[in-house]
Amino acid sequence: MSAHEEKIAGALDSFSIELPSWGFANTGTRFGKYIQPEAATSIEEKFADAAQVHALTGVSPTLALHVLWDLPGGVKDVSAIQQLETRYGIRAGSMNPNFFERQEYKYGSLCNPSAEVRQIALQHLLDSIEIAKALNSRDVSLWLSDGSNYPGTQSIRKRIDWLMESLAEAHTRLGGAQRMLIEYKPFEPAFYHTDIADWGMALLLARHAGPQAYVLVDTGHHYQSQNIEQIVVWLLREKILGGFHFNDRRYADDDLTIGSIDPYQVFRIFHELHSDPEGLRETTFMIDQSHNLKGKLEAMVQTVCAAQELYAKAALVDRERLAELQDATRLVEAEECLRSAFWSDVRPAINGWRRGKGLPEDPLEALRSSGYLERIREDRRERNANSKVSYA
Ligand code: PSV
Ligand code: MN
Repeated sequence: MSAHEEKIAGALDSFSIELPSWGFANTGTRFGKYIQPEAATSIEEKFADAAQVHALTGVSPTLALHVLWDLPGGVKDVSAIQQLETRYGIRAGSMNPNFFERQEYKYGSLCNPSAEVRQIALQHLLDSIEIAKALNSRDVSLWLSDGSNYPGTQSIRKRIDWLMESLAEAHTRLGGAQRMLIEYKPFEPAFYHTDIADWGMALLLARHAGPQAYVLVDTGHHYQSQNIEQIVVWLLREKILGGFHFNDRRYADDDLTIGSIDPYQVFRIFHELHSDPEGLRETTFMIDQSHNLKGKLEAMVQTVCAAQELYAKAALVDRERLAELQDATRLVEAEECLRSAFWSDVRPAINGWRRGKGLPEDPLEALRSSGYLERIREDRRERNANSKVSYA
C-alpha cells in the first residue's frame, strides 16, 4: 500500500456517519410534499433502508431518531425499536426531541412565556432523555424552533433565563455516558430572533447546562459566507464541539447534499477536525438532509460517499509542512499545500479500501443493480399513494 493509500485507509477506518430517519420518509417544502413510491412509511421501513445504506457503504451503522415521528408512544415504543435494532443490525443513534409541532408551541417551547407550556416542553425533553437511556443512545440532540417574528413582541432576556433553567434541569437527568447536544440556527421558522441563533449562544447555554452539554453545528444553519471552519476551530479549542448535522446550502437551510455546492468548505471543516485528533474522536457526524427531488436511498448513499471522499481528502493534508509554511508566512506555498490535498483524487484509494472490506466499490451502482429499489417501490407504492399530501 502506498503512503497515500495508507493515509486514506487509516482515516476511513475511523469514519462513520449517522443517517437521519426523517431522510427516508416523504418530506417536502412549506409549499407541499412530493410523494415518492420508495419513501419509508413506517419506522421499520426506515430501519430497513438504513440497513441497506449501511450494507453498501459500511460506515453508517446508526440511525438518528426524531422522538415524535419515530416513537409516538414515547418510552412505550422503546422495545419495538430494540427489536428493529436486532432485526436490521442498525443501532438507534441520536435522539431528537420535537419542540416544534405541538399547537402549544406557537410562541415557543422551552422559551414560551407560559410556564405551563414550558413545562410540557421540559417534560418532553426529560422523556427523550429516558428514551435515549433505554436505547443506550449517547446523544440527545436539541433543536428549538423558538423565536419571534417582530421586534418588541417577546422578552429576549426572560427567554434566555427560562431556557437556561430548563437545560440545566434536563442536564441533571443525563446518564453518565450521555450528552446533550445544542443546535443553533439564525432564522426559520422565526424571522426576527431565534432563541439559539448562533454558536456563541449555544456554547454559553451548554456551559451553563453542565459538562455533558455540547454544541452541534448544522452546516446549513449559518448566514451566507460565514466561516464555518473558524467556528469549528473555536469549539474544538473549547472542547465543546459535540457533533455535526451535515448538508449543503446555496441560500439558507436548503438541506442539499453535502459538498454539492461547496465541497471545499466541507474539506476545510474536516481539515480542522483532522488537526485535533482528540476533538475529532468526540465529534459525531450526522446527516441532516431530506430530499424531495432525488430518490431517498440514492441521495443517502451519494451523501455518505461524498462525505467519505471529502474526509479522505482532508486526511491527506501534510499538516506538519503546512504549519512550517504558515509560521514562515510562505503564503502561496501554504495555500497550495492545503489545495493540493483537496485536488488529489482519492477515489481509487477509497475503492481499494472498500474492496478490502468486501464492500461494493461503487455503492451507488450496487444500489441500482441490487433490486432493492424496485422491491420497495412495488411494496410501498400504494401506501405512499394513499398518504396525505399537505399544502402550505
Ligand atoms: C432544523 O432545521 C433541523 O436542522 C433540526 O436539526 C431538526 O431536528 C431537523 O432540521 C429536522 O429536519
Ligand atoms: Mn439540523
